Amino acid sequence: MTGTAAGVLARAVALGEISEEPGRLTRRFATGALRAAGDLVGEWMAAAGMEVRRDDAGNVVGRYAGTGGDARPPFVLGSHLDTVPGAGRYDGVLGVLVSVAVVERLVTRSERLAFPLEVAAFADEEGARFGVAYLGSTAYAGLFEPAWLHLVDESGTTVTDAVRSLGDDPDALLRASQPTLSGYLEVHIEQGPVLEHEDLPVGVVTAISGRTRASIGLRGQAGHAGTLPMPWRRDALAAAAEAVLAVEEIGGREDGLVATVGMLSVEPGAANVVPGAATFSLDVRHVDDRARGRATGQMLEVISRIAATRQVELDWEVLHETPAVAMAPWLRERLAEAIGAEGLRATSLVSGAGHDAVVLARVCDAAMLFVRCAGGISHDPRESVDEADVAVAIDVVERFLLGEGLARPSLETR
Ligand code: HGY
Ligand code: MN
Ligand code: MN
Repeated sequence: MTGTAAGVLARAVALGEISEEPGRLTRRFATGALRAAGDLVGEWMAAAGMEVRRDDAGNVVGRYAGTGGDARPPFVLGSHLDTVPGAGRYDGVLGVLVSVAVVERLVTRSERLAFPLEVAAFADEEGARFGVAYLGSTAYAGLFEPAWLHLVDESGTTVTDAVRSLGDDPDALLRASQPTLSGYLEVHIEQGPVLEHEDLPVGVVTAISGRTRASIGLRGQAGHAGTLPMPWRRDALAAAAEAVLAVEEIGGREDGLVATVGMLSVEPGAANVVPGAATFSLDVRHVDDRARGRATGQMLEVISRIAATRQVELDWEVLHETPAVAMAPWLRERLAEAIGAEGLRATSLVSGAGHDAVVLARVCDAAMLFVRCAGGISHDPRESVDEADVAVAIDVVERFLLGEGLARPSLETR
């Protein structure tokens, strides 16, 4: 089963059982579940003959030596092992397991590249626990920011304490230096409907949309639900409801723009109390950073007006901004060639979802290969992929690595 699509799917099922909570798949940064998933992947990497290391962020990295020893920077394959709450089995995990399967194939065929190959299983792409995404890949890329050590989760645990709770050293996340890499390729489910619509198993990503993540707080005045007359209320939840509808309306104004409110909390949160405070998340994306900036500016303006009219205070906090990232043309061409060599049309598509490739693209040339997923469904237990499509992805990545070099530094083999 090693080096096969069937093996990848079987391992995805095994990883899907490793969760923080019973009954659904949730595996967040610096939790025992993530640690256990990383340990299992590390075992598979070691069994494939890779040298395995785990860093203080919880990233697990397998290294497959090249013919040139360590003289040449490694080429990196990878994706993430963390999940959103109530996740599917394949978001992130598929990319890690396909990458391990490719190395298993190379080992079986005694193929080695001129460069070392690293497979990275990143510890946090979703940002589901601390609100800031990419804590794993930024640590790997030497780009972790000091302020992130003080982020807190819903229980008040800081990143520092969470990392320490697993026996790791949070300060090491700041000491990591930027690695020199030959390039990065991430295989990932599309999480959208385009490949299914085009009836294609895989596609080449052109760019990854930029994203603004913000936390919007509205503070009015709590009051007795039975005695406070309607005209006198400063109802924070009613203001938030109007603001959420404004987000939806503005998000619908431009092609390619998406805007989502995925979380909402209310205080004090009792049926007989007029809400005094409401806090909601905001996620705005577009592949053109100017369009994203325009939309978030309009949202701030409209929500400020709603707050003023309702006499509630507004707290607008941008948590994380990532600009749109273009994938490297030479790697895209190489991927398209490998897809063509499989007798398939190499379609190109934008990624509306964020990926660790956004971070790796800051330190090396990066590319992504999307794999069709049923109905484009993701971030949901119904997420699924076809074995035949996974087999194509493994073949394409193997060809990508072993193919003839392009004008740019190529990944020669012996
Ligand atoms: O939110 C995203 O785009 C990704 O799935 N983390
Ligand atoms: Mn995701
Ligand atoms: Mn993902």
